[in-house]
Amino acid sequence: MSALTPLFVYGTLKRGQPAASRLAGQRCLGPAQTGPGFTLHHLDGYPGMVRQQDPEAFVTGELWLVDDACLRALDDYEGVAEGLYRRESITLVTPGLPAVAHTYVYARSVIGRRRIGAAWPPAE
Ligand code: PCA
Repeated sequence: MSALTPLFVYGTLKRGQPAASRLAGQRCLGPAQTGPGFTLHHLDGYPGMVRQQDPEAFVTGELWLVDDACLRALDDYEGVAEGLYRRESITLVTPGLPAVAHTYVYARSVIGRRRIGAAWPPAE
């Protein structure tokens, strides 16, 4: 039996978003929120989450439990090998859910990319 990894998703992988089917068959634990120090930037149709020196900034998304095969496929989709995103462990602050999860942190520059704050998709 393969291990299950808690994975925080905040963009195209969320329910109702274009890449949600990549989590088909995995288990959603529910809505979740990062601890402080993260924000989203708009990258043309998808978001990039980066660390931000802002104690008021956080990001909302969903926490999933994913198996190893799914996680490897997601690493491919998110361009981990190409250095587009890095899969890292972060702290979540959602009562009743695990406090540590993996997530895809954007690994390239966000200079010139609009900061959209806590949630994808942005309101306008
Ligand atoms: N897909 C991943 C990272 C950014 C994106 O659009 C996610 O939904 O968490």
